[in-house]
Amino acid sequence: VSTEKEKTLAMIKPDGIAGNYTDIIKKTILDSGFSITQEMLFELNEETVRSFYAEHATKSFFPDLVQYMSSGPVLIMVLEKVNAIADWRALIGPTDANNAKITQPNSIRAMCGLDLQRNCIHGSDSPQSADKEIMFFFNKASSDFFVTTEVYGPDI
Ligand code: DGI
Repeated sequence: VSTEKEKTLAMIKPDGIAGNYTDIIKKTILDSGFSITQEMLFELNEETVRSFYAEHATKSFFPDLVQYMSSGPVLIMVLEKVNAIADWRALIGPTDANNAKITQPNSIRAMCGLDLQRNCIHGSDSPQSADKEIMFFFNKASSDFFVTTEVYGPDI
């Protein structure tokens, strides 16, 4: 566990926004010690989703994933705290929300996810992914955040 502050990318997916889970998810984020250093409400087009999830381009579920992720607005956030990347993955829980409800009932995916695809929330799965995904949406390296658009949290 690193003692350096890290940034990671979180995204409330279309089913999370449509299900009105934004406020409870943000409260969970802040109560868990993360700061939200950037946020932006976005409607992803299919091309953007294909690019974001390029690693899954050959999978059979890819067309469904692209359709679903472009079906409504998403809220994209940069989260910051010590060990943010691993801690955020732990907090969101396993990919399949049905599995999350059994194995990690306190996780965000257990709380608001519907199934394997509609799992309500995203989190970068490694430091490399976090850097890449933050750059993808915010066009700057996570280490370059001096000016923030919106600032929440106890330690800023
Ligand atoms: O990092 P995760 O989001 O936990 O999981 P991932 O990177 O393996 O997959 C990205 C997203 O693609 C995941 O959040 C939901 C969707 N997905 C993954 N595996 C399947 C899937 N969707 C369907 N329909 N079927 C799958 O097997």
